Amino acid sequence: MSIDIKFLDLFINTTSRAAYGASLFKGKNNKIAADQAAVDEMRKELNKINMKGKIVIGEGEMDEAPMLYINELVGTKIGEELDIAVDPLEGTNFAAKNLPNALAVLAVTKKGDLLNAPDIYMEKIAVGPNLPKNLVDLDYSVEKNIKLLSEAKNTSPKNLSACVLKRPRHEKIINSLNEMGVKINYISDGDVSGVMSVSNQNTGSDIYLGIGGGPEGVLAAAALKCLNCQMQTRLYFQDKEEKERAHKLGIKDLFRKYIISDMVKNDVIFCASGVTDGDLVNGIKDCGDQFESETIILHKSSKINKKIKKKYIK
Ligand code: VTB
Repeated sequence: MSIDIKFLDLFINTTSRAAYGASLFKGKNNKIAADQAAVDEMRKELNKINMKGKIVIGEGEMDEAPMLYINELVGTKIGEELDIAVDPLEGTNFAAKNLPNALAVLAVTKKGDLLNAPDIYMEKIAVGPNLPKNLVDLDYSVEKNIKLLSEAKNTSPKNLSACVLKRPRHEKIINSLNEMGVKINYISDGDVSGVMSVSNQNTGSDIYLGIGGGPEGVLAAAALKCLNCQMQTRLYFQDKEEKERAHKLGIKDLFRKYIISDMVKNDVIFCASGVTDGDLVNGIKDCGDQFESETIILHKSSKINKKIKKKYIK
């Protein structure tokens, strides 16, 4: 049932090369070019790997994306059947403006083990490790979730911190947190690393709350599964067309609440390389003919949780 450990290095190479591609456009105020470079590099690397890979979360749904679209087959077509979720450049704004926290991200499972989430919004709530199971819930008020969390952590709300994507749609959440005296760690983008911040009990946040991208939600769930954290999500539809897209991807109950094991079944590999320096990992370093990447690699079954620096010929 577990994914062979031999793949770890190959996926580190994949996100490293994608991060390098995007890094060439750092600060050039062209997020489309930065994204395209990351996509091209990621695709090239994926196609070198001996696997029957299928993109289940990608850059677009079928015809709208030139590469790494949902259902695209990748790899040499020899070997294991793997499902892959990619976000070649998570935080296109960060890369374009040379701001911290731009990442190249992917997650891999055996065939059929990843939720095929459409590229629409998703409600997310996440908390760290060592807490009672199913402690928080999207259907509880912010007040109730914070109260439950503070009780479980044996502290008061004013000692808690929450990570929230700074968007007008989160006004109600923000007001509730303010009223309870919870410290807010705002992020302007990049909720994969935002959600993952709940795993770090020293410098991270106690809870993640809010609505972000669906694909990013599944990627963060892959990471949190390896980090023994909790997360609950629900797709957030803006119109009928989005509901039809979800249907087409095989989602029957549109309003289902997912926990991590519903989004990521069995074993999983998660890999994220820095484009720019960030909270999780450092960005690409130029070393002349070579570049150095830093990657966080997580593998559920082998309990691997490491940051790896690797040098590559450009
Ligand atoms: C979300 C979030 C991502 O973009 O998709 C966000 O999950 C887009 O949200 O991490 P808005 O439509 O509110 O701008 C990111 O922040 C970066 O891709």
